[in-house]
Amino acid sequence: MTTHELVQCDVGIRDGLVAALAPGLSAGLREIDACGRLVLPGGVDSHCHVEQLSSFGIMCADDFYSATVSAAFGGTTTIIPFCAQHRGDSLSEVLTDYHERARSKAVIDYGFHLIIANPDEQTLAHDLPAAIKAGIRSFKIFMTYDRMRLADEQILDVLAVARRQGALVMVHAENHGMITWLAGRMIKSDNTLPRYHAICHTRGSEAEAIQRIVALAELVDCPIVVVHVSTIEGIEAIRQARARGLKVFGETCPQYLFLTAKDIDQGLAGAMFCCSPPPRDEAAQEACWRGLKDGALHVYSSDHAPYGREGKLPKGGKTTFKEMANGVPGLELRLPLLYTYGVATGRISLPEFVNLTATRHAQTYGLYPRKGTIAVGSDADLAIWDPEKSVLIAQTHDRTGYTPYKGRRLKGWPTTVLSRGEVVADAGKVNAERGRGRFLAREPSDALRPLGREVPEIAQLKAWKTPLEL
Ligand code: DUC
Ligand code: ZN
Ligand code: ZN
Repeated sequence: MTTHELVQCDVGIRDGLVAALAPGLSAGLREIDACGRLVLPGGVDSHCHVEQLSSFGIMCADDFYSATVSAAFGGTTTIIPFCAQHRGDSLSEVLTDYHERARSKAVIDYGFHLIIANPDEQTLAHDLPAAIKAGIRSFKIFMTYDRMRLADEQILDVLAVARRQGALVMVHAENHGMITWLAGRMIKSDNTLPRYHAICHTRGSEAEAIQRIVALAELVDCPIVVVHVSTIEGIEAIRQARARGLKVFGETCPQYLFLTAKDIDQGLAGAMFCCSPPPRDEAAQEACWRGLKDGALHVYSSDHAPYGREGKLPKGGKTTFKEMANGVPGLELRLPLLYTYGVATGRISLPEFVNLTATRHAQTYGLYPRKGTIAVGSDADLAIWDPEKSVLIAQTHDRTGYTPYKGRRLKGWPTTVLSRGEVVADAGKVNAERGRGRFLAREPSDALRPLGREVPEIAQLKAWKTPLEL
């Protein structure tokens, strides 16, 4: 399967790269018989959290070894997790730290995004431009969470740096005031179970924040990715922005296609299904599928945010929904879930599957054509799928100790996975040295190039010969 078409041919690999694509290639030193199977580009997961402190200061259950092993088992061969700056942190120290964590443990290749919580002068004028030059061409900002959120003025500062220096801004778009106000009421009236988390994160709070970030991004003419979009209203806001020609990209995740708020409504155990934004209802799931089909949603990522019981219920039975770590694991099952419910049911085509799980991630985040496709000269990152293999999900290889998709029977499975030509996972066994994964410095992509379109007020300033340097 190349990016556009299904072809029957041999894949020749030399020095970790795809060297030839043709039927009847002469014998190599090692051969893998993929007859009856599908050879797809390895997945690129552009949104996952690994060995990261959450906004609440809780450490992820996965380190770079367990996360990348889990990814490989699920057919993903590249990840782009976050280096998280918390308030008061120096960005350059944060970066050094994450490089150190990943270098000795990752078994597949990885890039980094930054999380910016402290956009002070040092960060904006020095550390961000330096990080961008070093190939970290995207960063995430939050519109909610006491310890992470940026004010609109700070968001504009970050967008302006991204525009000038060539980076893409990912946005967690939820209205902080609406969530905090509702949560305060819930806690006061002793409604503290996980299910109230889904009540406080209303669909209106997602839609309002998306509309606001679109307006902010339009003011400075800066492309954005709205991550983990979960609602009909949020998707519609993105669709409208795109219809006006703006570069607004949407992302959704397995939890919004395959879970609902009912999963959270099961007493304390519901904590294991809590993420932000929360899963919604069947109508929202349908809207996510439609968004993936019509382009309002551009990529499908895991938002793997792995926490075990200690992270989810740090105070045991007394933990309120405001104290649980937010997030669900998904690195390993992201592709098999979409294959089962998307490709195997005929809901999406195989090229759409490859685009949503690999190609568009690589294109959007500056890794294409090295990653995300099978083409001569690309890294030989391949997932060989058995479309008939049926697997009853019990446990995955991450360190959370659970999966929200337990008990589902999935059809279609990546049985052999190669990273730069080396088999890293095969028939349920990992076969990769710790630290073999390489850091990927990313190039500027088309996605991050501004439109060159000014809002009328900025254009007016130019006409008056008092232009504003964005
Ligand atoms: N946002 C994420 O992207 N992941 C986990 C939690 C959150 O708020
Ligand atoms: Zn988020
Ligand atoms: Zn996330």
